[in-house]
Amino acid sequence: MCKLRGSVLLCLVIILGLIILIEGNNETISRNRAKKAQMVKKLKKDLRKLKKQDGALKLIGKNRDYEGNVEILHDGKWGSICDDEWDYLEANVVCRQLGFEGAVKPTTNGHFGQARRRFWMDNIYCDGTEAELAKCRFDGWGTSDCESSEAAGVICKHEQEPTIAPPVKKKEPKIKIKDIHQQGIAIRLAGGRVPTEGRVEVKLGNGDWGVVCGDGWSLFEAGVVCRQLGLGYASDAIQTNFFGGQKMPMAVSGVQCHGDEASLAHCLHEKTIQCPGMAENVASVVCLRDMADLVFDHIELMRTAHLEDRQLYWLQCAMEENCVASQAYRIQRESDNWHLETRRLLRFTARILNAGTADFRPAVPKHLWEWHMCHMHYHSMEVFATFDIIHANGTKVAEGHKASFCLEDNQCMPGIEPRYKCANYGDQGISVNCSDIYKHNIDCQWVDISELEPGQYTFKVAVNPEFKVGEMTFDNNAATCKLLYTETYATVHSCVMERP
Ligand SMILES: *[C@@H]1O[C@H](CO)[C@@H](O)[C@H](O)[C@H]1NC(C)=O
Ligand SMILES: *[C@@H]1O[C@H](CO)[C@@H](O)[C@H](O)[C@H]1NC(C)=O
Ligand SMILES: *[C@@H]1O[C@H](CO)[C@@H](O)[C@H](O)[C@H]1NC(C)=O
Ligand SMILES: [Ca+2]
Repeated sequence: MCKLRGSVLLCLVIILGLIILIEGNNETISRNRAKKAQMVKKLKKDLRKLKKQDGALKLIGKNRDYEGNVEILHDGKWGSICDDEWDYLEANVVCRQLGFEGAVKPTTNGHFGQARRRFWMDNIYCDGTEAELAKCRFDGWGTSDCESSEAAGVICKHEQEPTIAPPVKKKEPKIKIKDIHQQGIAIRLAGGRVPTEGRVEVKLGNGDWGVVCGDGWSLFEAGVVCRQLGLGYASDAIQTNFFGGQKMPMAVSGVQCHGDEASLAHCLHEKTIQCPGMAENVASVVCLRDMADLVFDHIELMRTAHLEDRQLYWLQCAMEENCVASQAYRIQRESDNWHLETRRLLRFTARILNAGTADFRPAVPKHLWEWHMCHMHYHSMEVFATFDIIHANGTKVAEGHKASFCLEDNQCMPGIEPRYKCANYGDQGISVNCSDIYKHNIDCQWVDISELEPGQYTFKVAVNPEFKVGEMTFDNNAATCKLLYTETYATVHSCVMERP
């Protein structure tokens, strides 16, 4: 009787009722005790079965039940979750589904290791009220453009560990490499097909050459390596054994650079080597002499920012592309006249110049671009820009919808021919000294601030925010501005350029 998942609660009630009824009768107590034990056993079995139902979740991590990469059961198989669009809303749904109170934080970039399985879900948007992750909007089972390094995870709120348990080993603070290895450190690339790529090898003092642990290896660390070796800029930072090195000793782990260090010796690392999954986890780089450099135009942003009120009827395309706040989807579900409701939009122009020495090209190859029916063009980069409004206390208050764009040359400096065009499945990119311009009057070029209270906020716009495509520098990719919002108007002012 208790097979269907929806009826489990009902079953519990019936069983409890039976137990109470039965216990009233003294004569059959012993027999009923046995019956009761049997029923509890069956109930537990059904609950276990429930965990194996479609949409069930588990966390894969460090043997703690409250944190790890998220895996979901679908069609009888477990799969991973991609970290595109992964944030607090989704993490909270995961933690609550698993019986925790909520999330401490979402994790990205394979914080708990690489994805072990195929990706079942990508670009998930939860509004926070869902009982299960599978109930949130996403691209469809198995549809993703993600690599195994993009596993999404969570850390859930959990009870403090009891004081009698051995104290949790505290993560030791990272230290500059040169402060530990004062005899100096040498670096080189090895195993590449050309001299400008390969695994990074490090020699500490008079020691042997060793490799670098791939955990946390990003374009910032790779950029320092390329610069130190006089090879230009980092176009890729890879965690792989493709360039060999799996049999070599591990020289350092946890390397962390800001990106502007003159050499790897000035970067931080872990005093003792910790590198799970060592063999396939070797830090490697691809360096290029010429590189793109996107610069976000904050002057144009300040000049063009303004409010517009618009009925949902006119925003149906935008809704399909996730350009409105989650409240709008709730209204659509719950109200018959939803299309008459208005949304308040903060519109502005985003102008992005490529001031580098090479074209900016999307990270995803053409055959994987997504066709967007509504706007009738292909999107080549999942998250090209983020728009966020942040409260003085640091929380994001207006959903920074993450815009995927079609990249093209809209305006070039004198003498430069535009080459990239979105129309007709054209090649996408931004040429050197050309700008890609998203005018304030085009669809989705806004932040939906309908739920925002008037006041002073921080407005932050960033391009290439996840550092998925290499650039000369990321320190000019974001504009962080002040936003003054009253009942009737909004102004954006005092922008500063910084790293996303
Ligand atoms: C059950 O039996 C005990 C003595 O064996 C008696 O004291 C008690 O009142 C009985 N309870 C009921 C509900 O019949
Ligand atoms: C920050 O302010 C927002 C809006 O007033 C509020 O919802 C949120 O709970 C606050 N967060 C913290 C950490 O104080
Ligand atoms: C781009 O513009 C800069 C500065 O205006 C100039 O120095 C550079 O040569 C230009 N690059 C190309 C490829 O035209
Ligand atoms: Ca840049």
